[in-house]
Amino acid sequence: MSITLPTQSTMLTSDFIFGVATASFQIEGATQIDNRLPSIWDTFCATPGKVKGADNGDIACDHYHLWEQDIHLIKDLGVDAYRLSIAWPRVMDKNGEANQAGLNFYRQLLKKLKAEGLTVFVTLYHWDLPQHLEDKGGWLNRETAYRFKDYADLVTQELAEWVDSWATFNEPFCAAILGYELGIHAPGLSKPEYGRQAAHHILLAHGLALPVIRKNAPASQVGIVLNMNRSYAASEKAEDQFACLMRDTLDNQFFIEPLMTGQYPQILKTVAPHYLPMILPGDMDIISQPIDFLGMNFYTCNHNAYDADQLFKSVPNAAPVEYTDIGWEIAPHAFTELLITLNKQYSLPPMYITENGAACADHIIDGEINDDQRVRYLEGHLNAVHQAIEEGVDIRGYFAWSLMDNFEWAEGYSKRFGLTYVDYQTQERTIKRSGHAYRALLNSRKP
Ligand code: IFM
Repeated sequence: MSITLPTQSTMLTSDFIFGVATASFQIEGATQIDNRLPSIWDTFCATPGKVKGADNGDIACDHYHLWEQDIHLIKDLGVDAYRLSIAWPRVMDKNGEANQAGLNFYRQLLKKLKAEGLTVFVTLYHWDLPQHLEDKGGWLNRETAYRFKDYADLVTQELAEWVDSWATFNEPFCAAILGYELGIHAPGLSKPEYGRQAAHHILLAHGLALPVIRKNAPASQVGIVLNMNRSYAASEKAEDQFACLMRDTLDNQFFIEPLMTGQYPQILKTVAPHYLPMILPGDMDIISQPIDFLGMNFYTCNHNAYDADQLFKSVPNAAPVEYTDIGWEIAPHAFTELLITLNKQYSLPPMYITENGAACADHIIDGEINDDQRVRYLEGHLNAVHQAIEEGVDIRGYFAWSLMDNFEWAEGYSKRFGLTYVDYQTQERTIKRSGHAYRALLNSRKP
């Protein structure tokens, strides 16, 4: 089983980057080593009922110890680039001073990645906020944005030498809305006003950090990573069309519009003013400074019907469609549509697909993992990206999520997204059929 792209696709030329991605809390483990401080996810995992199976990040993929082996794995997959994140609680103490033990871990990792010829994409924040900052209000506290700027300053001063691309945040929607509005992720708070205020402070933090990163890392590109699902209306009815508009507004436009145009969606003023955050003078200029790239994470789409209380509610697709093991509809056409629509709506900077992948119920049988659904998923979505590029969207790279199975947040270890299977008892890694297919595609490129 293989993954193919049209032979003339510009994605098969040397300028287009293919990679794999991970995030600190999902793979590192070693949560109590080398002065690492607790993060909100350690606390959330320790709170009964929050994470499936009461799983936690204490060991995860033990990447903190197995990083050299994991770099071999990355090389083995034949990719050009690796996207990882830095754990804030590992590198900075409560007083804002550097924790050299934690920084050393990343120094050796990044050095080796560069020595192996990989392009390195680093995300500064992939959800592991130090718990001591949450104790002071976390992302509801405007001060946290300034602490993030200090953290970005420290990390880019120390590590810029080995990093090609910096992203300030991964998926502000998840950090703010799942964490502070819906209570599904750490820190587990749930009020509409909370989510939007947290989002505003995260976007502010992004903007405050931009000039600092540019100063410390003049040779790198700097951007941010958003996640988006394409929204559809459940029917032609006007109320369902409205529900779809609100879903897109609250999940997608609420994040991209301030970054690109310096304002939150104006429709909220009349329809749902309680979703508008408190903004101080100058904030929107800080948030909307130019970025070098926009990262886009895409997995699925949603279908929406009107709901008098919530404005919209998710309903299943009425058509027979295929779902992944996490219950997400497989909809590559939605990916192309989303990219083309955004490109028409905004004057976008160059884009990278910074995450895309599928959770499958993988089993290792006779040493092999035949994850055919994931192979098909990757092929469909890579072709969707190809299609968007053909339609004029400037996309420069694609990262499969994920290098290996890992801690899937509130789902614990029950969902597997890796191109590589991880046996959590032995920490053995085995490349799945999808990993082999991805490598074969990459090897088929002309030099
Ligand atoms: O595992 C996550 C990742 O941390 C962020 N984007 C979505 C992935 C799958 O849910």
